[in-house]
Amino acid sequence: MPHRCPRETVFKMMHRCWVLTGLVWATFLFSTSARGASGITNGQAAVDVLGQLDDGGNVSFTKAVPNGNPTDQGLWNPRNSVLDTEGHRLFVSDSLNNRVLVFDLDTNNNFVDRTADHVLGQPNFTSNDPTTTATGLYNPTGLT
Ligand SMILES: [Ca+2]
Repeated sequence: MPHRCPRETVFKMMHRCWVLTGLVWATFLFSTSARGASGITNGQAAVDVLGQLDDGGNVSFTKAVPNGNPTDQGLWNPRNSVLDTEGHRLFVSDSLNNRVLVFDLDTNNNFVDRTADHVLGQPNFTSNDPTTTATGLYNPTGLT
């Protein structure tokens, strides 16, 4: 059964919350498992990021620009995500790239890497043409 996001911009994945940052190019992961009673401390730092890599291929918390043209590693206005805990996949609506990226996860639902493994709504990872066809998407936002 997929784990659904309680809100459009946040979802919980194995005691961690991904915060989808609208109108930028990344999502940030905040750990909520080893903190205070609420699992969160004010101002805590993100522990991971999806959608922003530096020139060496490492995650970047400070880079706030698109990763160039559409790729299998960049996001443009990610709007929603759904975790498939049985299939071990994370679906992210990459809205302004008119696609949904699918990241394969390990059996504990952790990232294997930061590279998307599948794309829905586009024929490949480098196109982002908006279409409303059986194989195309136009600004996808919600996922359930
Ligand atoms: Ca991958």
